[in-house]
Amino acid sequence: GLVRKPSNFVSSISDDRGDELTYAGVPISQVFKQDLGIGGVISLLWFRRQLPVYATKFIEMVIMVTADHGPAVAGAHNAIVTARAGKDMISSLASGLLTIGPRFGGALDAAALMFMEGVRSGEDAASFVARMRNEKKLIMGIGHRVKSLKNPDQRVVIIKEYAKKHFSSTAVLDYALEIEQVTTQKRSTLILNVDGCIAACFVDMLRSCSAFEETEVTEMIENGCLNGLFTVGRSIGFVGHILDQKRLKQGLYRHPWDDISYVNADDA
Ligand code: Q5B
Repeated sequence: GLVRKPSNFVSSISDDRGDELTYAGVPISQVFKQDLGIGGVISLLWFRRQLPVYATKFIEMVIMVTADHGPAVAGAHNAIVTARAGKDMISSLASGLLTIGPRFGGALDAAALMFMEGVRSGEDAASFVARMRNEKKLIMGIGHRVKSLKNPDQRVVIIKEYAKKHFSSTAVLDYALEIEQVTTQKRSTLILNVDGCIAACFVDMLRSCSAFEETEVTEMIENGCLNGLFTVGRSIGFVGHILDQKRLKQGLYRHPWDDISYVNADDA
């Protein structure tokens, strides 16, 4: 009989071979007819599911709240410095994106895994915090440079309120908030930050919509879907900052000498 040549490449999210492009089997015309929005497109291409409207709206909220946080944050700063060095849009954007990591904007997946494990094991928040301290590990999703109990982050308030209103359970968010109660006793900046709040609520959303097995949720997070969301959102802001610098015709950036502590080789 006919022997099919084994393929070198496997893909399961989109198909452009037929009359019409499909996203996870949904024709592009249907994406628009059903008004799925960017949240619906992300749920098809990232999760291969058509999620309920409250879930796709939540994905859109995450994109919106992470879109920008001013020019001073690590990623925007890098994008701006690169644009001012005369580099093109893509290089400047890539330079900004490469700062996203465990300290800045890229703590979401690790935070979700930490909080999920805490809920799964039943470890109480105080023991969790003490254990992390003993293991000399930072709790991902906790802590902020400028936001604190006295200067709360409205992005966190917006996400929290939506989760409480729309998700059938907020077990992971509730656990993260118990951790915040403990960490803020040490220092008022050790709040549940925007990364941590999105991470906890996203897990609650994925569980609430009953579209995934628990193992699928863990796998998607281990594969980096939550840091992917922050990256997509913040790309909007980075592109904005790059266009802004070019519009304002800003020249090459050089950091002022008086803002650098030069440490002699002998002192270092
Ligand atoms: N301590 C965020 O640090 C920051 C602790 C902790 C236990 C923790 C730090 C951290 C985990 C990673 C994370 C996402 C680096 C942050 C974001 C997006 C953003 C950004 C923007 C945007 C801040 C002082 C004392 C020390 C530490 C202890 C600190 N964090 N203990 N668990 N997580 N968090 N990143 O203020 O005893 O004095 O030695 O790594 O979730 O990136 O707007 O800027 O939208 O762009 O520099 O919002 O928290 O504090 O490192 O000097 O620590 O607190 O051990 O204790 P800071 P440090 P001690 S959201």
